[in-house]
Amino acid sequence: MQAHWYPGHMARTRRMIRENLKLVQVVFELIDARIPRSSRNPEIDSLLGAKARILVLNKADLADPPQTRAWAAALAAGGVPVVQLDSTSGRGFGKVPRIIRETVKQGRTGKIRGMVVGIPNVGKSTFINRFAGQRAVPVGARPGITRGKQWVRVAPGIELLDTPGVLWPRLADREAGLKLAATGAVKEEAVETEEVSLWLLGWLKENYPGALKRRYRLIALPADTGMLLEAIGIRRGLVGPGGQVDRFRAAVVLLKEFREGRLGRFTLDPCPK
Ligand SMILES: Nc1nc2c(ncn2[C@@H]2O[C@H](COP(=O)(O)OP(=O)(O)OP(=O)(O)O)[C@@H](O)[C@H]2O)c(=O)[nH]1
Ligand SMILES: [Mg+2]
Repeated sequence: MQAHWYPGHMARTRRMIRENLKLVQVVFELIDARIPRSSRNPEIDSLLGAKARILVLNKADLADPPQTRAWAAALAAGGVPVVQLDSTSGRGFGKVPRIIRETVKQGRTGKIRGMVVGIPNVGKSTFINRFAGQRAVPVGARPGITRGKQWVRVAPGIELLDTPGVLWPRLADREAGLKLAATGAVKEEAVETEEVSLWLLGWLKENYPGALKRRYRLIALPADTGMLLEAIGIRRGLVGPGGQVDRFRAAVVLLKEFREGRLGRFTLDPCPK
């Protein structure tokens, strides 16, 4: 879990944001609505300074709606405009042009340039494509799809810069790391798939036991998360010739279904009251 949290990431992120900041009038800060705290760059305020910013709670379709509303209100109280979006379906996009107009003071040319930043896999490229109304930049269901930077004309007079996702480790925060892994911000091979799935099972068992029972047709949930993972493996027929359950494949199935929203809509970072 620790290997990919190296300080070089932080330095590169800072450099990338600083270099491009002078080219744009507005920054779209994308965070994952399922983990509004863990997916946020703790340094973002100091990095962006006085630059106009729009905070996007993306993947709102996968998060718990009352939690998303609470988060949107809490974050907006900080003075930054907040939008809740599903960039896949386009739900929530209706408000975006007005928010941009209200946020950005247009220069003499009337052209608006914006930069889209956020952790890997949060949906930066999907957001840009949705805005543009076409597949202008590549997207994919795993982190690390966007490599370089690319300008995309998304509307008359509006250009957005797509950037590669960057992780901003909260070095001491193991739980934030597990949440980033569970939601898909961290490359699969870079983390202990089983460790992440066991953590997720513990969280779901505690917070939404009914969702696990329904999805995997379990009458009761074993107290031990390892046994629970095996019960899921048995349900999915992931049993070897000797009768042993393939826990790794069970973990892969669980994480995939969780990320696709098949177990329900969850917010792993509860909004502070
Ligand atoms: N359910 C849901 N899925 C989304 C949403 N936005 C993006 N996705 C999916 O999330 C995955 C990642 O999307 P990308 O747009 O490639 O993410 P990115 O932030 O550009 O990722 P990198 O370029 O790797 O940093 C894809 O499978 C998208 O279909 C959303 O609002 N809701
Ligand atoms: Mg991308």
